[in-house]
Amino acid sequence: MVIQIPFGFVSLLLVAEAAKVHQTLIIDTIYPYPTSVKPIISANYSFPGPLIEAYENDTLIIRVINRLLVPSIIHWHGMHQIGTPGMDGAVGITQCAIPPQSKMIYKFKAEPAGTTWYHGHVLEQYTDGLYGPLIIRRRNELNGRHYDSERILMVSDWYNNCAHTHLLRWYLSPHNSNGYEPSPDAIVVNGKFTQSLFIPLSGSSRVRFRIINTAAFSMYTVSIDGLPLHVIELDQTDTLSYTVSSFNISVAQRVSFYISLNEIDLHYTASGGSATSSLFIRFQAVLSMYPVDIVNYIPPYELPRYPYPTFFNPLYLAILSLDSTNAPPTYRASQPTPTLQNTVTPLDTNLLAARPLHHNDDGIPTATHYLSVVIALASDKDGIKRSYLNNVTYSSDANYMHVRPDPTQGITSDEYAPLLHQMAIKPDSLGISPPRIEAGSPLPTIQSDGQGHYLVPYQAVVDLYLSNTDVDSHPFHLHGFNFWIIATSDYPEAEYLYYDNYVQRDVVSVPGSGWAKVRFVANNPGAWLFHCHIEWHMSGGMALAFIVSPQQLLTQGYTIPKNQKNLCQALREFNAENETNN
Ligand SMILES: [Cu+2]
Repeated sequence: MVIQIPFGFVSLLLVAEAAKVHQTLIIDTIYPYPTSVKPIISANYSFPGPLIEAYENDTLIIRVINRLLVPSIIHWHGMHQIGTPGMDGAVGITQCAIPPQSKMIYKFKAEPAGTTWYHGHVLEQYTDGLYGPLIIRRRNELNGRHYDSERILMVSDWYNNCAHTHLLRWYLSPHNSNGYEPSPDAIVVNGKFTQSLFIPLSGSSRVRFRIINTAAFSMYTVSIDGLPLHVIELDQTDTLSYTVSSFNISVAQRVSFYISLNEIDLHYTASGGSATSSLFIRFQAVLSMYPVDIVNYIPPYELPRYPYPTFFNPLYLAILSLDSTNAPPTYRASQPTPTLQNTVTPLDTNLLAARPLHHNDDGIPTATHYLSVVIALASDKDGIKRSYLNNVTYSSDANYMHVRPDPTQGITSDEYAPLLHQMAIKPDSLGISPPRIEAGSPLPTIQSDGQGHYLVPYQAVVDLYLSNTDVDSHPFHLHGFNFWIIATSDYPEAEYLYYDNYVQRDVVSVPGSGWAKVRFVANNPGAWLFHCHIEWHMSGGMALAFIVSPQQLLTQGYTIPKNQKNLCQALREFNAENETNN
């Protein structure tokens, strides 16, 4: 499926005022491939799920209906949810999971504009297919002059086995004492396997591609043979055109670029003496991410299902058809890519050299608070490799991540009392100290309860220093905010080169054995998850929650809505019934 945007429709809407955009998402399993026995968890019986689009500041009203046999949820990645902290869709943090045969209506402002996605956020359901594109348009798209049509490409890991019942069970077991992440079996783009996705240009010569990494684990290097890529958006931040030959995209990150066919390299069009009418779009999995030699590896949990082993192919090829005939390229994919003129190869995964389109004349606010977060993986007493942030592995009944007894005081991991509700119920007894001066920073340091809950004052400007003791990179995502990426160990000069004009993203790839420094403004009271977006690490406890000002939350009039109490009660009843049945 190539998702094409009807442009006539869009221009008609340009004059409209902020509107209400209604959508229903039914979560249910499907079997999209006759040869695959794996059930895909889908939104609206489609994989990926349907495109949801709106204009900036529209109100999205999305009815999510769970038809699975287990609880489910949808998270609206990158939406700031200002004033709607209960609509983030993070189980145990902002709400209870939606039990089977129940529904929830999400209502929130489409903000900020840009390329993003929605996805499952419990029981590793997005790894099994529960995701789709979410595009928030600006009424005045300044970069819009560069292109006349656009395509959305969602690149993802494909696993032959079910994520929660099979892969996670193995991942967090003593049988996997090395902590090897489950190995993806293939790459899919828009739900299609390699060399089966055709993208006809349909007469368009200047095309914007919105690339969304919806993988559970993999990072990819993206390029198009013979064409420079002009990057114009990182996550939901517009950038000045930044021309590269290829770029990396880590899990949950988004990159938009445009291409212009008049820049095509003649080495390709003249290939084999006859003009090729199509080009390969390449998604090359970054092999250093994998704990094993993945192209020659059969995981121990793999069932001998086929008469011959199938190995992971790290190079995905989509076919960009210039004349819309969908004929394959006349050159071989193995042919070396000619060096493109006037392009660069970025130094870092986060593309910090891309400059924001909108320069804020006031600069970036000065930090008022500090928090250092040490990322680690280590074996517990049972020989299970778990993930730790500041020596704490996140434990939550609600997220099926129960690894230690519930604390008797302060914040509990009660499955029926998400953090947001606890903030409203006991704002003064959450058991977390206010910030205080500590060694390591002249700024007051954000404190936690020792259980991964960090109390942040309203309007604090927080410098997060992420220090990675693991050899692999980790893509960290912050709910409810974006952050300025000040620098990383892959590009430390960025702090000085781009002083006061850092780029904002909502996922930062923290380099292996390195660090990243980011800054955010805690202007949105609520409970916000901060976690590695690699599904296996997240479920292994690589998460923490920012508790942003319970007092301000109440001052702004937050009370736990009745329908949210009902949802928690419905989950309680579902669980009770299930326990009786088992
Ligand atoms: Cu990670």
